[in-house]
Amino acid sequence: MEPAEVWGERWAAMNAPIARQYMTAATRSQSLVCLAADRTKMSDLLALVRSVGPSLAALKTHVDVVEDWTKEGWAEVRAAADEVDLLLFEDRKFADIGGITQKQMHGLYGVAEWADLVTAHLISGPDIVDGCMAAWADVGRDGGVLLLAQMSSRGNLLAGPYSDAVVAHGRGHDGVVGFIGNGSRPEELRDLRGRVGEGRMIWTPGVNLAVGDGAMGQRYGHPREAVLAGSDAIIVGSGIHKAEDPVAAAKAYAEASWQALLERSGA
Ligand code: 5BU
Repeated sequence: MEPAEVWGERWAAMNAPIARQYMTAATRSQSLVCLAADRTKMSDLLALVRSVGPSLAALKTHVDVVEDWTKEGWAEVRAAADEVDLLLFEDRKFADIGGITQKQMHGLYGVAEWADLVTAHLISGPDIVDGCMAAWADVGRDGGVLLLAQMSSRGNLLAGPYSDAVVAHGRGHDGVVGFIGNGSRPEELRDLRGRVGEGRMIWTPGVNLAVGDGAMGQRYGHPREAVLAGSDAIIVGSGIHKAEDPVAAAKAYAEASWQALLERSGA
């Protein structure tokens, strides 16, 4: 199948290379799964990525939770992602002024050198996106920002006029390839898709085949519902890495998300 066929209007409306790379990888692996590889040891993280890689469309990290992080070890994570052509997404949730964000994109972890996508809050104002883009330009790489328009956690404050302003700004900035939406509440997601339109992606955490409440205020919705409501990438952590058989679990999430995309597009 060709990406244009399954992604329909999203493909036509989005020609940013990063977005096209994601949609192509998802079509090839028949999966909309972005693995939240929340492992705290380098060897565990690498083993996980290598084992489930073929069922993924993207890989998400929290580099600062890895206890034995090294630059050399991280190059292996990047290589494992490249092997199956996955975008590497650092869920850093930047929130500072633009100039500091640019520095944070470098710093100890050198995020700009290996991440294709990062998350940012717009709470400090629109220059944060320019800070991220400037950092990628510093190292001669392309990258894209996913702005947090919603969150999956209980009691979060990303709603109403604030969320509206995030979407309004992000829709007009070339560096913003998409938004984070709440995968646990299809009705909120549908509303977000209405505000975003077709020209940006929506990636959704808070997704699990077992719907309900998770640990510490996390909430889960079903991957099929999230995709039908307008999600382009389901972010799944514990549903895969805490499963008895992560490989089988990753395949199940891939299947559920892909079938929902086919249903959504009528392909
Ligand atoms: P889980 O194990 O599937 O619950 O992991 C979810 C991941 O998505 C985890 O890495 C969170 O940091 C991330 N996340 C989230 O859960 N909710 C949000 O609103 C955002 C990110 Br933004």
